[in-house]
Amino acid sequence: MNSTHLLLKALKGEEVERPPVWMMRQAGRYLPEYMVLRRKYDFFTRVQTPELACEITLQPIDIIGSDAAILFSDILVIPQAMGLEVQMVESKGPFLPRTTTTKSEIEALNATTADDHLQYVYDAISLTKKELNNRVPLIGFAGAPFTILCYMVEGKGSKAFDKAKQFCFSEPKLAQSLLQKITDVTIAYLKRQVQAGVDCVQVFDSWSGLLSKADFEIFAKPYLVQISDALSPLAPVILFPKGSWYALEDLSTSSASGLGVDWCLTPKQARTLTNNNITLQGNFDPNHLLKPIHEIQKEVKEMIDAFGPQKYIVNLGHGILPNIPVEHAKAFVDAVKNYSNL
Ligand code: 1CP
Repeated sequence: MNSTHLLLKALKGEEVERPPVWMMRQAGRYLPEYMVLRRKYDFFTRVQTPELACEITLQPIDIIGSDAAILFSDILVIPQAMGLEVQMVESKGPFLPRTTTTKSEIEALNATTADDHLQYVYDAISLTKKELNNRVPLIGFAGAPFTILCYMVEGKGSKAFDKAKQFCFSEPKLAQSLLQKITDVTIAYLKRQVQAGVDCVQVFDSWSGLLSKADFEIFAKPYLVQISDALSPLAPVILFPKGSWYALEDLSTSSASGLGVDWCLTPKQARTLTNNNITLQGNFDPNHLLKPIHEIQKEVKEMIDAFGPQKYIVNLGHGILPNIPVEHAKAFVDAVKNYSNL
């Protein structure tokens, strides 16, 4: 691990000459080079073939110049490794033909042997670390247990995940047993990612913002904290409970090294809520990347000034969208590299 990497310094709270920058979903459909591989190989072939996952992971490093790579994979490899079929349906997203809502379905999920199905992830990490040759650090990741439960119960993406929430509220004990099972598998999975070479890990709780604070305390937070406590002795942990602004204060004193924030909160609000205790990551609205380049440059500077350049990782507030021009993504990254607070 190269301690001079900006990302790792920012996560430790060490002083940096400028903040590091990467973009969620930086390997994806806005890149023509990704589209070439997407037309040739289906989604899970891309994910499960270490050479392809490695090539896709490196694309934004070579093309956009991000300060960190994030492994090309998906959060749904966990339900898959636990024995569920997961399809990626063209222009629709994930589909799980068999959902998980009963005691026997939860018991049938395999927790102990899940890891045997994930060797391709660890192979992709080893290969990517070799190819990166220490140019930038590699971020590993997993979905947070509540977000994974959403897909396991609902069977597909949703705007409100009503079925998943209703399952939690009508069968809290069952929901908690499912969340614990996912947590155990996720901890083992992230530990193996660190052994294979990732420099830090991010936990995506993409749907936690659908919960009230009280429900977050029951169905999301305990599991995020377990994962963070188990991983933080091994590697820095970034938690991204999207939309759960009410959780930032509590999580700022957890074992995590960084917290992701979306654009529904100002940088100042995020700093105040977290008492400037922890490194923050975010929070550019990905849709703003469609603005003219000079406006992107201006907004990036304003965002860094507002968060402050220390204890800060520049990122979007959620994944980059497929219709963003590559030059705009590059302008975002370059604006950070050219930042000076003079
Ligand atoms: O080519 C394609 O159309 C596939 C699109 C795609 C990509 C590029 C999917 C399907 N997954 C991925 C890769 C991916 N997924 C990464 C790679 C690393 C990166 O560059 O960031 C990561 C970190 C994820 C994580 C992920 N998958 C999340 C959490 C982050 C988020 O965006 O909230 C979620 C919710 C998923 C599920 C998923 N996988 C793919 C889609 C289209 C979705 C979302 C579906 C929905 O809206 O419910």
